[in-house]
Amino acid sequence: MQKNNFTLSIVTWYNKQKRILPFRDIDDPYKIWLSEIMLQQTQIETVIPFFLKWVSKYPTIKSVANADQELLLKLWEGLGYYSRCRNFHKATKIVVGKHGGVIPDNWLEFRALPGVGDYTAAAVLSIAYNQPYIAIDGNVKRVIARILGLKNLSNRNMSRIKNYLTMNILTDNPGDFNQSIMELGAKICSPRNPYCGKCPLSFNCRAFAMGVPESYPLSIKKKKPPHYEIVAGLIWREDRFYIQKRGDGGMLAGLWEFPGGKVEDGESLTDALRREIKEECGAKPKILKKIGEIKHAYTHFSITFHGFHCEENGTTIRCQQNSKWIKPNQIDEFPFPKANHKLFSILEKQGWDV
Ligand code: DGT
Repeated sequence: MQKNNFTLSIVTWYNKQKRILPFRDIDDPYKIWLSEIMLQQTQIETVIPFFLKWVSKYPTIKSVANADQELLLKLWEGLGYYSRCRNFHKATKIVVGKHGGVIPDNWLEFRALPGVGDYTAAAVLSIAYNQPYIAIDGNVKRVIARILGLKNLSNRNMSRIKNYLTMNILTDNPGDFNQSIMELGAKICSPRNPYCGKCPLSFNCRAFAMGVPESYPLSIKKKKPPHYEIVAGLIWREDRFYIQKRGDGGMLAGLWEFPGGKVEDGESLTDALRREIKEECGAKPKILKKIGEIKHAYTHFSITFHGFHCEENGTTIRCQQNSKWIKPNQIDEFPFPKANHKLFSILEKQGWDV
């Protein structure tokens, strides 16, 4: 395909068909960067309300850098992948402290910031600063693999995809070029049942010519992620219950939770709950009754989360630095994982009283 055919076709299509989004066609590098972080692993429709709420509370990079991390996590609550929020916060502090509040417009400095990988660096530098970097996400890989008729995404084929994009990039407007291919992947060139009849590139797409566009690239069957039974206790002391903050590293870091954990093989739910509470809080509360159970899927595993009402029962839980006793009407002040919110919904219906 001629360079101009590909580039002109896709960019012309994009200018006519693109969705109007609050983070599109803006020129504030801070908002463009924030949107790219929020969009990682997350659907556009999900991101929109989070983005709007965030920028109305934190309109500038400085306002984020000066914010309390707990408040930022609270705004991020429900969006998942919380390390994105913590890294973004760290990165804004570096931009303010080291770069005078101006987001670096060169690859090495921007790529060095926490949470900024090759994709994000290329997307932000091309969209916000008009720099000719190619941004390759899952949609882009699929679109170009189909154009070139590549059945797998081996290193060799990835180099072909990169070369193809580098040869064809619209140097006058690399941001629109990158976004046009992502948009085509999202709206037309979908993994299953692509709308080839509406595609501006089908006239020279090898996968389309072969009659089986879905087979390019072949999808790799993923192993079913493991499933865990999780128990957790709402431990009451009069009209308050105990919550603790998850440590700095790992999943859901910085969010608040109830003491608990995974049920081991052959263990009953209540035995597991007693063991976990003893390990985590050094206490032996009385288990009063089950609140309910919730299913929730994370990327690498899924859980059934069993919540129990418990009572402190004389074995005092020491309130450490990262723990609190709160009343039900205070839950909105703390960021919790989604599974906990599902438990709160059950409690709202059945009543918080034991
Ligand atoms: P581990 O024990 O090294 O596997 O690490 P954790 O802390 O990731 O796992 P664990 O045993 O506490 O399992 C609990 C899983 O359930 C964890 O992936 C997070 C999720 N979860 C969601 N809400 C809660 C909660 O309120 N309490 C607890 N303990 N876990 C929660």
